[in-house]
Amino acid sequence: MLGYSELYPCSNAYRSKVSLDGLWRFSFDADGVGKEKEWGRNGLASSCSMPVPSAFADLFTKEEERDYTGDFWYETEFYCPDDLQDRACFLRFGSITHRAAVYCNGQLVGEHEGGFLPVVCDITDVVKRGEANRLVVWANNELSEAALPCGSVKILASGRKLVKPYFDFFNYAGIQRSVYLLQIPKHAIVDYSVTYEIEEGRAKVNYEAAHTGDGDIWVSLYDQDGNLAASGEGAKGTLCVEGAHLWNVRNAYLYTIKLELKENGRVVDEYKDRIGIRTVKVEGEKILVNGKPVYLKGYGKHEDFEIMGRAFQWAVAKRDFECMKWNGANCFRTSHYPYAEEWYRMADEEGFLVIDEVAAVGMMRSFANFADAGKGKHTYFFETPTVPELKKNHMRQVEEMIQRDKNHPSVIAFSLFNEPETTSDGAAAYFKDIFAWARELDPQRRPLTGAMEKNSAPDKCRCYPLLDFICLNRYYGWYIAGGPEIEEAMELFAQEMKAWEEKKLHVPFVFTEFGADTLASEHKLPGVMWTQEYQDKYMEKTFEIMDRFPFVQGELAWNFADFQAQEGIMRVNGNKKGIFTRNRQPKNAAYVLKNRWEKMERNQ
Ligand code: CKX
Repeated sequence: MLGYSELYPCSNAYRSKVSLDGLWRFSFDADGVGKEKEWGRNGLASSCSMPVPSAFADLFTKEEERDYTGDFWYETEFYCPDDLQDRACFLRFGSITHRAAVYCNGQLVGEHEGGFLPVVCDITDVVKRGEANRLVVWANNELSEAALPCGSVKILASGRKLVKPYFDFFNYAGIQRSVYLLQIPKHAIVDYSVTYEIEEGRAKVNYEAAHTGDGDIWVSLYDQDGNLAASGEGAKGTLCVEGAHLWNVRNAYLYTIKLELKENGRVVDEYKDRIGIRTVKVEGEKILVNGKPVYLKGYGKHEDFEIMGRAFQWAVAKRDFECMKWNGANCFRTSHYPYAEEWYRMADEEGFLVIDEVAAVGMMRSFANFADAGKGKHTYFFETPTVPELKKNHMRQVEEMIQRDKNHPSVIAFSLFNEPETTSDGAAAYFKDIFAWARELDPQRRPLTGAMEKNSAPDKCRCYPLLDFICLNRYYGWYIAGGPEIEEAMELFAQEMKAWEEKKLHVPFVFTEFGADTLASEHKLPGVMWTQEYQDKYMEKTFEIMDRFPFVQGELAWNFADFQAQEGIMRVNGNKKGIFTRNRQPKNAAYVLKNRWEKMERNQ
């Protein structure tokens, strides 16, 4: 277990959570003087206001601010009431992109590497109760080959730093998720996990809880109507649920698990969560949820929206789920990083399946790797001296992701990479260790996978044997032989699929990406690349090939919506492969998918 609790914040009779979201103070620190001048202790020298949560990039009007690369600082004050003196006190940031140091009342209380997972700082000994407290955050959004996601930094002639992502999404940064002040009993529940066994209408819910102090754990499980379904005692045990309601694909049923910590018969802490009883397994060429095959239909997504960048917004998330339900989807991949926890909570409620991806993207040395990757060009990566440090970061983020997301019924698999180089000895050794590590961590032993680009071909890829189901990102008819050559592209696509078939792997394949950039404004009959008509045709032709191969058990189109990317000759103010526009209106292709997904025999 990690050194701190990743439990989602809650308030109840024993715990208090207070939001610190709002308008904070903010300063860029291009010369890196903040650390030297101890802004963490002394406060920011000068500042402007900055909303939290938000990325900073799209709030500004100057290029240097939008594209700012380097150190930046936040500051705010918070008040900690003195009526909970006996509680431990924590600050919890949903994420800070990409690395951070947190200072409370001048003292360093936490440091974190990785921009998409929680940062939790124990401030019990430094917080002042009944008074104002100063909170300062140092953050940095530089990219390197030693940290996830991968990239580099170029120093322009002006001396300004410019980030060079090896990936295809804008490097939004800042405090992009909510911040809470948490007050928790000194002896508290810090973690729990559940696993399930289902037999004929009966379910065994095996639980394990961790706590501080010497108390005893009591567990109760309530059904959706609030009736007690089962209860147990002890930090580890099994709850037997007669007539269990299963959590099913697009038909969710959630139980409430209540954990209580008792000392001398008195409750000292309580934590409640919503869980879904279901099993997930790969058997032969099928992905089974509750023993029944499911065909994955949906999208690779991004946390991306106008103005706020990657900040979580309930309203956008709600609209996304409504759009996905409208066209018959049942699944999405959190490409290319773990999303805000609220996404998974909503997926739990909606019965959506989630492939949860760690931010291991850009592991291929190329400025515009999507172009090289799409064509299958060989690139190298795993031979450099930064790899051991990268691997440590990768492993720690896999651990934090699994720890955070392990109890969501919606999470059916963990994806441990997107489109790395997979053909060298270095790649094979690197990923062998990453997969072995992840297999130790998940109490539910969910399938592990990774999304592979064209260069990870059947005759060259060294990493596919590690995957429980094989995820392919393929762009035949876009990066390969697009436009008038689409028939040839399809022939090449079919050839590659035959080569996979001949390997007789007997595992499911899921397409985790396929798509064509499409400007919502462009129409042409007959279609040409970038028009809506071409996107429709591309989708239909791609499906014709996928449907020939029964081991294909899922299709997640790239992308759910248009999204912001680094500017360049390949992108028109962002990546336009969205099936929906950036403001979540359907392109024609949304109806092509709707038509197909609603009719599918394997519809669930
Ligand atoms: N896959 C051939 C990773 C995504 C990109 C997508 C694209 C690439 C394609 C690689 O992050 O956006 O180029 O549209």
